[in-house]
Amino acid sequence: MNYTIGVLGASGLVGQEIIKILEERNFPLKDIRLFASERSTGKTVVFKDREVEIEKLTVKAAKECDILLSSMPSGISEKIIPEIADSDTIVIDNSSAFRQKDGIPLIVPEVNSGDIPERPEIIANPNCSTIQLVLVLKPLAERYGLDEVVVSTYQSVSGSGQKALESLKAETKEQLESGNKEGKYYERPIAFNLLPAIDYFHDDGFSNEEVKMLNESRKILGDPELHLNATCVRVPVYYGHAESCYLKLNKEFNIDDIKELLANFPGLKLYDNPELAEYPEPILSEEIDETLVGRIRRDRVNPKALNLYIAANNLRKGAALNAVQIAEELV
Ligand code: 2RA
Repeated sequence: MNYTIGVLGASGLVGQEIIKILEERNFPLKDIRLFASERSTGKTVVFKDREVEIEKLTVKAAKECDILLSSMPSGISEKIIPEIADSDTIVIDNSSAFRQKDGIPLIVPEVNSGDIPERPEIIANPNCSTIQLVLVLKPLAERYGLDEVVVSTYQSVSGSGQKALESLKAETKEQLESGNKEGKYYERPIAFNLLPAIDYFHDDGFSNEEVKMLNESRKILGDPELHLNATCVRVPVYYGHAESCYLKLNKEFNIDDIKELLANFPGLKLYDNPELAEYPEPILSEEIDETLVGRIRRDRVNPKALNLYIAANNLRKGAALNAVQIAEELV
């Protein structure tokens, strides 16, 4: 059977990536419908050598699709997706609106595709920084058990969208030319700077991005007691999120076994020859689907702990590709 696929938020960075990946992976579709806000309706997008016009999103039109891949702001998603989704129109949502809702699966196909129910209506796509992390945590949790996870992220500005990309370029140019260090998109300047602030802050001092990493990892791994601390940092990079991880396991391990385990886990690519300058980098993650994992080394004090470093394309595996892979599980 071929499907009518809809893309909600088709004009955004993730929406555009979804369209590109649907074509790249030759998804079995008989038609594609593109929806966006009024501002973008009427524009056209080339899909498989034909021009597809972006339509204004209405519940009626969206419900004419079999599967919708959605990447809209959480507030809009929370309102309109429940009106659209049913067992005949399944919505795979990239916003944070439904990720922690009971009964709504939060899916990384390589990790927990078994959590997709028989007749899903809404399936939540996890946060980009969570997706690349759980690909590493899953095999290690299964074989050794996880005692504690400490992760620091280095997140590119494309995670904030097109305007943030433009602001990094403008700020960098202005700083080089005039020394002006004013922030154009974030509260503080991002050019030549690092901002330990992604999303709003909770009363206990964690940012919402850091709370997402804890709560989403627990749900995806099926480990409600997972002990995870994250520090999420915005860095002056266009694409790709990197993450430094310190993992305390419950069992002793052989470091080569760890490397083989990660090298063989779907969605991961071992890239770990530091002496040859081969280690995960955002630039290297830009055009690939895999999450790069390297810099794997045992803690010099605790033999049951290790450090490693990962990088993935936050718009592809961190959002659009993961959503398309979920759709592939449904057809
Ligand atoms: C970010 N993870 O990087 C968030 C949302 N994409 O801004």
